[in-house]
Amino acid sequence: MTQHISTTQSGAPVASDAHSQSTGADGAIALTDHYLVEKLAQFNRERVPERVVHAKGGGAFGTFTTTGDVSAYTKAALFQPGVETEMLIRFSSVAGEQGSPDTWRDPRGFAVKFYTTEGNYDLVGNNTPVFFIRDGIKFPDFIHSQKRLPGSNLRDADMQWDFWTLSPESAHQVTWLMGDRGLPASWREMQGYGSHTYQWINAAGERFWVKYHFKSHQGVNAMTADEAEQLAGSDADYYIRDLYENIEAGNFPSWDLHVQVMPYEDAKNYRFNPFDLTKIWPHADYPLVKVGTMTLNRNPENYFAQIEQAAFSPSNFVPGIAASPDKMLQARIFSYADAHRYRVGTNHAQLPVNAPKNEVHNYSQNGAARYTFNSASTPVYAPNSKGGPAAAEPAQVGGGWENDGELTLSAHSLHAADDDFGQAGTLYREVFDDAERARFLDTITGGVAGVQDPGIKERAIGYWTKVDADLGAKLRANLGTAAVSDAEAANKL
Ligand code: HDE
Repeated sequence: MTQHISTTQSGAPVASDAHSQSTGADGAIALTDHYLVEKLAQFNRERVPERVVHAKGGGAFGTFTTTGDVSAYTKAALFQPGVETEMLIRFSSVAGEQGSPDTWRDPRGFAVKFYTTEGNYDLVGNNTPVFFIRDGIKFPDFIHSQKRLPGSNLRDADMQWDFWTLSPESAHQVTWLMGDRGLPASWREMQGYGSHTYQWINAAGERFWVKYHFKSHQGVNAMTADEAEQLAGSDADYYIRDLYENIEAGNFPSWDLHVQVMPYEDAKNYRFNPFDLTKIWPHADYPLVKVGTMTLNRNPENYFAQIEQAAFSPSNFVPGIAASPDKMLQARIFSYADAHRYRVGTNHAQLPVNAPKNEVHNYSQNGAARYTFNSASTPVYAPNSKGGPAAAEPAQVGGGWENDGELTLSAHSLHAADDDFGQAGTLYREVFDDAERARFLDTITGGVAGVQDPGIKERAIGYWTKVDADLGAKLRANLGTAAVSDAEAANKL
């Protein structure tokens, strides 16, 4: 490796990395020692605010290859047969701060940035197909309840279970969380989901509703609660280390991307509201269609520059892919780029890790750390008669949907089978095997046992009783809580 001469940030060679300038060996440090000043000032500014959620994570680069043919459903360039696209993924936990252990029980972030020929497409999902709430207005409250008490700054079971049991729509996701998916053996051995229902538009302008599934070639494996607890103490960066070392060793993890495709017109009469983020679409209704394969084959060279500053936004759509009536997705369309402008800066999209591979042409200018700019001959306004960039007219909106009615403050429209506990009960009874059901009961017993407030504890038993009466009875027995009639317990929500 070439030994370089140390320089200032401005490139001038420095006199010493070992000594500050002083008047005489024992004299005052000279303010003219601008390198000392620069080095200490730079050090004070090394941190950007951590992500307010998903603070702890790691990631890698790779490629996505479209091996199937879904051109009947979308015109998106990256999903055309044979197309290979560079991508970046960041895995993360949700509630833990940057220094928290990787192996605390939590959903895991599964955020993918595809550097497509039509701009970046960001698919920012989790390792579970659903979520805790249906309306983004509850998101800050939900996260507050999972983090720390304002006084002691400690995490608190009462807060967690108070929120969950007063938000019955959370039951399906909490069942996923308290099951094995809450403790993946590694980021390589878990599924990924877009979770939301998205819209695909094909070249003829026909619209479809889709849900994304990344199926791991490494299998789906979990660690036990004891293993997770032990690792939380012995190796807080266990998942980061596993991913990094496997890629370094050439053991490249990969996933097959599939979609479930719902014809546009089916949505109106589907038995569940298909835009309800707390629900899955049974695969028997809409089977998986293979799209392609994602392989992670390159570690970041610099974690801060490429992972800490990576900016994933659900607002980064490309032609052929669009939003849906899912209110959670719509709230996220605002929130992520806003978070990046705050956390990384106005021009976060110009950082190499966030910059698209294709050219950017618009009239945005200036702003802190502006790095790329238009030529001096490009006008700074539109319309103009100088040949500046112009949108493709007539506007190709794409991605709309019929909607009407007065402004309202309400839940989304309820379909025939819509409820809060049904799919949680199906997951517990039909997807978990006996061993996972036993681990699950242990986990929720441990969680609810930590609740101090008897009213919240009783409500938690009622919550699980609504998921499955037998489960609720077992939980109550494990807790040794005085029995009240099931009807009374279940109605304490
Ligand atoms: Fe996030 N979420 N989220 N989230 N989320 C963020 O963006 C938000 C939700 C997810 O590795 C933040 O850069 C709102 C669902 C991942 O950089 C923030 C709502 C899903 C990551 C934010 C949700 C996610 C984030 C924090 C309710 C799965 C990490 C800092 C409407 C489908 C991405 C940041 C990465 C990060 C907002 C709910 C997944 C605050 C408002 C649902 C994987 O903008």
